[in-house]
Amino acid sequence: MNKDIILLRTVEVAAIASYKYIGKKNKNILDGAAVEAMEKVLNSAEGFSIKVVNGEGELDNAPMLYSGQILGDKSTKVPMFDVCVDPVEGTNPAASNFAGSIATIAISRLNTMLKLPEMYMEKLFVSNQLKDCADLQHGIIACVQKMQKKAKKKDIKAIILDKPRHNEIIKKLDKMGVIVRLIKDGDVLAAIDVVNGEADFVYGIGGAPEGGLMASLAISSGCKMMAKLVGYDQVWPHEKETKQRVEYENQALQKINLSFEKYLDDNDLIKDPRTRFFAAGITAGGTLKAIDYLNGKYYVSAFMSSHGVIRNIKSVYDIDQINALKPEIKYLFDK
Ligand code: VTB
Ligand code: MG
Ligand code: MG
Repeated sequence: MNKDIILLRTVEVAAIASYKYIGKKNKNILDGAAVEAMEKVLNSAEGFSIKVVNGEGELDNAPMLYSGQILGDKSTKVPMFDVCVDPVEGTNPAASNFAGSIATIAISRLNTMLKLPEMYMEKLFVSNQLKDCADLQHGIIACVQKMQKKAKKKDIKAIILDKPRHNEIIKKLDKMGVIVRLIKDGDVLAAIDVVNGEADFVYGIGGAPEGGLMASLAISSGCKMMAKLVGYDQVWPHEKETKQRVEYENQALQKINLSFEKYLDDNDLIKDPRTRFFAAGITAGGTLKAIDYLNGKYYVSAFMSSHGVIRNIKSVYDIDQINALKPEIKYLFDK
């Protein structure tokens, strides 16, 4: 089976598996359903295997899709690839049925993905047209000014996570004439919107592991991403777990020989120009639609990008027909 089809099916089936838990206020059950579905599809791969580099957690606290897990064809002769995976990126919006959640996976050649610790990351994702301006070295404001100059207009469009830590920057962008769209969650989905031409850039402090997914999207779609790791104390200075988190972060960064000061770009996160990115809408919003079910059919809005080819895909899964004609994948939809 073609690798792209398996990976596309992986995100689509994860969205389908999460469908009945959308809005039911239990993010762990919803997440678990998507994780299990992804694991089943990935394990059905023939002719290749994958190693999870950035996954759902470490071996001891995640049953499946943990960093280091190997899935797919277990024969020794097949090629192995790296993946970054987030079965539900945006578990809060999915569990509450707000816009902003997707199932997503990115693949690249073996040993080309940087393993990112569970921590915060300042991320900037810039459209293909303005990518030459993507530079965080002089701060986001200087960068936005550059983008405005290049675009020859003030009213460029930004998508920013609506978190208190971004209040100052949102005010400044408003004053500069930038049109700001606020999202509660889901900066990977926001980056897909940039690729699809709905905005010029996404900026904010979000999760580092998701940075790997955004790097794959940037490379494969001809956009640009810049990032810098951010200590827990910068976001949550007064929490009781702050000290312990910072200790963990320092150790994790030492292991991968990185510092908080280092600016990273997409190629530092994934050293493979042929990396491929896949996503499917769960509650979605923006250019991906939410998963829907009607009369025995699931309607899925999916997306993939690879070496400069961007696809927005509408898939319909007719469960009775699949069960009759493809008994080998019937089990994916049982339950
Ligand atoms: C969330 C989520 C993002 O980062 O904001 C998270 O919505 C981290 O922020 O999509 P909080 O800890 O403040 O929720 C992302 O998961 C990914 O960057
Ligand atoms: Mg997740
Ligand atoms: Mg996530």
